[in-house]
Amino acid sequence: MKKIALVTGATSGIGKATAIMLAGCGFNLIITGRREERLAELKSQLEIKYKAEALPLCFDIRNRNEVCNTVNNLPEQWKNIDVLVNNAGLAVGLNHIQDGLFDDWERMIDTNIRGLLYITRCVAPLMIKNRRGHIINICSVAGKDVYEKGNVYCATKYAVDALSKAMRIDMLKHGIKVTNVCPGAVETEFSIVRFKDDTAQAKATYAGMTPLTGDDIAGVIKFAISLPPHVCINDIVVTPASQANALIIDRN
Ligand code: NDP
Ligand code: 8X3
Repeated sequence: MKKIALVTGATSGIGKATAIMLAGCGFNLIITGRREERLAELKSQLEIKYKAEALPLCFDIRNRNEVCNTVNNLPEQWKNIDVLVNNAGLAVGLNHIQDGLFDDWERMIDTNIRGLLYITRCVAPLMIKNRRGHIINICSVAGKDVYEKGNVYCATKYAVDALSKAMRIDMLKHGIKVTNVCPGAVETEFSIVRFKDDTAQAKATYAGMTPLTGDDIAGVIKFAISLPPHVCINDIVVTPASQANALIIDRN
C-alpha cells in the first residue's frame, strides 16, 4: 500500500513542488490550499503523470473549524498520514514596526502560527495512533535571524522554529520525527504576496542572485524523509550559495 503525505499550501511554490516530488517517490497526496482550481489541476497532474491518488482539500488554514472538521472527517483510507508538510504560510508587507498594518500582522500570525497549529493538532493524533510519522515544518532563515522591517514575519518563523523543537520533544515517545526546514530566498509567489502584487518589487528581491526554487526545497525534504527510521534530521538551513543568512546576500 502507498504511503500518504499531507502538504499544506500545495497550490504554489514550495508546497506544489513538494507534492510533485512526493508523488514521484510513490506517495498518495492530500493537498490543501484556498485556490480550488489549482488544487484540481494539481490533482490531475499527480494522477496522470505519477499515478498517485490525490485528495484536494480546499480551506483557509486560518479557519479553525474548517480545518478541524475537514481533517477529522477524512475518508477512512486517507487517515493513515505518514508525512505532514506544514508549508502554508506567507509574509505580507515589509515595514518598520511603527508603520506596520494590523491586518498584515494578523494574516501572518493567523496563517503561519495558528494555521500550522490547527493542522498539527488534528494530524498528530492520527500519527500517534499508528506509532509512525514525520512532520516537516517549513520555517525560514527568518526564524533564525531577524532583519530590518521583517519584525512580525520573523516573529512567526521564530515561533515555527520553537514549535518544531517543542513538537520533537512531545512526539519523541510516539516514534514521530520532526524536521524544521529553513530556506533562504526561494523564488515563488512569496514576494508577490509580500509586496501585494507589485511584481517589480517582487522581482527585485532576487536581483543579482540565483535564488532557490521550490524543487530545491523539495529535494531537501526528499533527503530528510528518505533516511533510515533511526535517523532524524532536526533542522536544515538551506540558502542560495550567494546568501549567508537572512541578512546578507551577495548581489553582483
Ligand atoms: P507561495 O506564495 O508560492 O505559496 C504559499 C502557499 O501557502 C500557497 O499554496 C497558498 O495557497 C498557501 N496559503 C497561504 N495562505 C493560506 C491560507 N490562509 N490558507 C491556506 N493556504 C494558504 O510561497 P512559498 O512556496 O514560497 O511559501 C511556502 C512556505 O515557505 C511559507 O511558509 C513561507 O513562509 C516559507 N518560506 C518561503 C521562502 C521564500 O523565499 N519563498 C523562504 C523561507 C520560507 P492558497 O493561496 O491557494 O491558499
Ligand atoms: C522567506 C525568506 O528572507 O524573505 O522566509 O524572510 S526572507
